[in-house]
Amino acid sequence: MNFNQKDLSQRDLSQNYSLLKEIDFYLVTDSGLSKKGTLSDVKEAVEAGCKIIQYREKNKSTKEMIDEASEIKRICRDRAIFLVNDRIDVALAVDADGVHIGQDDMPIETAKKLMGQDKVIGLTVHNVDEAIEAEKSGADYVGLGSIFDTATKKDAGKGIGPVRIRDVKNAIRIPVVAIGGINKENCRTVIENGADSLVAISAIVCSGDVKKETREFINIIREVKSPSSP
Ligand code: TZP
Ligand code: MG
Repeated sequence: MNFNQKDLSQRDLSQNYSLLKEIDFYLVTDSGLSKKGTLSDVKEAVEAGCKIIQYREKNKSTKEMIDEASEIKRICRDRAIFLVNDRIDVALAVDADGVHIGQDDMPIETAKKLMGQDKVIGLTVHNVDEAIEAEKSGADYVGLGSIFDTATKKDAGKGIGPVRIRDVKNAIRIPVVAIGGINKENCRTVIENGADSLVAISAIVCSGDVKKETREFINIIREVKSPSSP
């Protein structure tokens, strides 16, 4: 099934896996770093062809988050999967496509029960053991990081290096999304080492031209995944 031709609102659980496999660039929002604001960033990224958006907001009230998440859902419509970071209540309130949670958040099984079996659940992992456990628990994909050092997440720890992606990739079948310190210069090596998709926060939202930067990331990733013959 071609992701671009699919009406995302019609998909079911069995399609999530293949949809996630086809995603190359993954946007995570950051209102603290954003130049033009979260809604503008989401709109530009989706217009540039980004197929998955994670609303990650640490500083707003629940009411503000629900208002903003409703708008993001409207922007994503049938064009991109829309996930909410951590806040299952917000995801449920706006009927988002799923959530992305961390190791210390709600267990996957509980999140699945609350969200419904047809929703996407992503889990942050830092190593092979956590990735195997995530897959066993029913995660739809893992977010692996931090790949490089990053200033965006204060407690991200030292970058594990892109070579570790291969170890995780070899250990599980669900998609691996790389995150942390990724920019246009180092994103090739991230995909070359097996990541199915990658997140760049500061490289996108601090850029001033989210649409152009997203497009460029997508082009680089696609080129590495399927190099055109000379
Ligand atoms: N989780 C691990 S690293 C990170 C998160 C949310 C921040 C990534 O931001 P950047 O700016 O792409 O390094
Ligand atoms: Mg979290």
